[in-house]
Amino acid sequence: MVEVYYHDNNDTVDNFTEPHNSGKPVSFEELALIGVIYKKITTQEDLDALATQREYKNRDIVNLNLAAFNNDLDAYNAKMQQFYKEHYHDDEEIRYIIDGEGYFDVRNKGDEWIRAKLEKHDLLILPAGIYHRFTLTDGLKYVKAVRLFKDEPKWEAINRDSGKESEARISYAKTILV
Ligand code: KMT
Ligand code: NI
Repeated sequence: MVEVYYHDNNDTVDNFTEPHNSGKPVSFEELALIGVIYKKITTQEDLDALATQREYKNRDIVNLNLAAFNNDLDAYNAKMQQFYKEHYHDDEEIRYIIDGEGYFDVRNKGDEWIRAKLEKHDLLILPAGIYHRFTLTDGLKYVKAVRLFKDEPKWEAINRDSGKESEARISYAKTILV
């Protein structure tokens, strides 16, 4: 079952896969305020229906664990650092967990981190322009997820430290962060 809570902000380069649960829960209503939608989806048909409804044309499956990098720890760590770097996209992002588990962190209106622990059958819709990051959980260090793409399966992550604010970001900030 999905768990959503405020991040405790005690993360370092070494411990970011730990739960970092502040003990303060977050409701789905609170998520909806920043345009984040959670859904539990248990069948392929329901996933396909959602993709059709929101006009998604492509998808791929990402398999993230050390074995997926042929036990190359440096390559695995590099990918983990990349996913944990705060970023946004110009398109909506949908992620659907089919196995394993992971943490999605999203920024709320007050620029605080909200953490959602997702496992099998959990689906998250992140609006275009929202700052977020992802990591595996300490316990499993493994996730298999479907990434859905509106168009081509290529995806530009715009890192917060780049200072780049695209139209999608400005528009998100205008409509949501009021
Ligand atoms: C993203 O854009 O943040 C990601 O795709 C994270 C990894 S999906 C399990
Ligand atoms: Ni992303």
